[in-house]
Amino acid sequence: MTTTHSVHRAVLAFGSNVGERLESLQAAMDALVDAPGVQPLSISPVYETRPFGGPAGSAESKDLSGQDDYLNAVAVIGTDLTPQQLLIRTQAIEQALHRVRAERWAPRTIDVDIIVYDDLQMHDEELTVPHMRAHERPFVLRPWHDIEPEAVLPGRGPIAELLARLPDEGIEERSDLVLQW
Ligand code: A4P
Ligand code: MG
Repeated sequence: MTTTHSVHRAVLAFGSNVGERLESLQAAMDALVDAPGVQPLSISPVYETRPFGGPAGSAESKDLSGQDDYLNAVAVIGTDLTPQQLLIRTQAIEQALHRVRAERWAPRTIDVDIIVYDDLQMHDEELTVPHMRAHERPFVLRPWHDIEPEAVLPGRGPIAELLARLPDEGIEERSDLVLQW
């Protein structure tokens, strides 16, 4: 038997707050591993989370009280794709799942973000890695911590420490909902 090893490791975050949320998350994960270059490693538990719109009082702050709660989850993959190729893949999945791109932080059928790619730190017009808001988002760090408690966010530190500094209200594990590869 031959085994292929992916060259790179990436952590992806998934969110949905419109329609059949669990089905959208599962469909995105299925599509992700359904083409060459991506191997499934692990999937986190599912969390139900209140809409979060940037740090209170900042320019990014926004009243999201009218939006429905999200389901969020995180997956770890092995991949031979470059970060740019991975972004093209995730954006194609978002489009295939009929995400309507209205305004920033608008409700979405599915949002797929690249959280980390190896230890890479990069920034250009298309892509910032690690994801620029991952360190302040319990709905990313909590599920990620469940599957990789020792993980480190490059440039920010151990996710266990980042998570300990964040409020833990507005995020609840939904152990009745399960995602699988
Ligand atoms: N982009 C740059 N870096 C990345 C990256 N690492 N991963 C660019 C993915 N995309 C990246 O994203 C805008 C552009 O970001 C893309 O064209 C890509 O080139 P988008 O997905 O088109 O727009 P968006 O998602 O509406 O904006 P943004 O800024 O990505 O929003 P976020 O930060 O993803 O926040 N509350 C809860 N509870 N749960 C959620 O999941 N999600 C959001 C979306 C807000 N509030 C939430 C949740
Ligand atoms: Mg996004």
